[in-house]
Amino acid sequence: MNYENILVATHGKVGVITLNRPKALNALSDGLFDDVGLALDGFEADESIGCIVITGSDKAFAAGADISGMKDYGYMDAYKANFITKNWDRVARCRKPLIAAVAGFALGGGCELAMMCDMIFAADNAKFGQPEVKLGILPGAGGTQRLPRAMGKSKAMDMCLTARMIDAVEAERCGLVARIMPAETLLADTLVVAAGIAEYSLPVLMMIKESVNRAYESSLQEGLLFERRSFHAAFATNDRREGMTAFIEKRKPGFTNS
Ligand code: DAK
Repeated sequence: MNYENILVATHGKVGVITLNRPKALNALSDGLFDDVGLALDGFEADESIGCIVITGSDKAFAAGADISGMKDYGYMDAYKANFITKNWDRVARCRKPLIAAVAGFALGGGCELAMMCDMIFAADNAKFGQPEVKLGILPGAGGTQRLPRAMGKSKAMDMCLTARMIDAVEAERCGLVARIMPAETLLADTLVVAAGIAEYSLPVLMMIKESVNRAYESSLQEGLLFERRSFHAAFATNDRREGMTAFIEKRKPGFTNS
């Protein structure tokens, strides 16, 4: 499959999508999201893939939606075309574990794309921001909703109302980022973690992801009930039996994704 805006590779059980519009700092266009959607469809359909990584370049994960593409839009153009909505939420609908490996700028839609992933690993040169206010718009792909959930209202307001960028250290301190890694080894280090995840039982990983997302998207009571039911469902898997049996027998489990 030839993609115009991304590079796609597999490393063992890990699928890697690299955003690849270097001249525009990986500015996000509909075409790019079409490519990302197709690549995710492929990885999700591939039983051998257990974890997916989305990354960019050393300089930019993505500097936001493509401003040149929306400069001349009017309200009716945007409303009727459901402007830049197609495929933008495909990433958030991915059922397999998804890591954003972010180096350089993750701004506007770039920051929002990273937040659609399950966790963010940041290079020590990463910069996160929601600078839309400077363009006379507001975040439109989840920034005003996911940022407060990740870092609380005050920090989210600070980022959205002032357009201030935060660095990797601040992003980790406030909970946006899971780990900071050296820029030179970001992808290699992320691949090690992703490969480790991909060794676990895929259906159980999917249940965990679904349950954590419930915490994020629903009330505590609803989330706890969902977690309980998923926990019970894990007892229907062969991998649950294998994992516990292997522990008792003091050996490494051999999961079969069943
Ligand atoms: N769009 C288009 N081109 C961009 C771009 C962008 N977002 N960001 C950078 N570029 C281009 C620059 O125009 C420049 O192109 P040339 O002049 O070389 O042709 C090239 O990339 C290099 O950029 P700079 O020369 O500016 O590089 P610097 O290192 O000096 O500065 C920077 C880097 C990242 C600080 C700067 O480029 C910058 O401020 N970029 C714009 C960042 C920004 O405002 N991002 C937010 C965009 S609005 C929605 C979904 C998503 C969205 C909304 C709705 N729905 C689903 C409804 C999202 C909106 C946004 O993200």
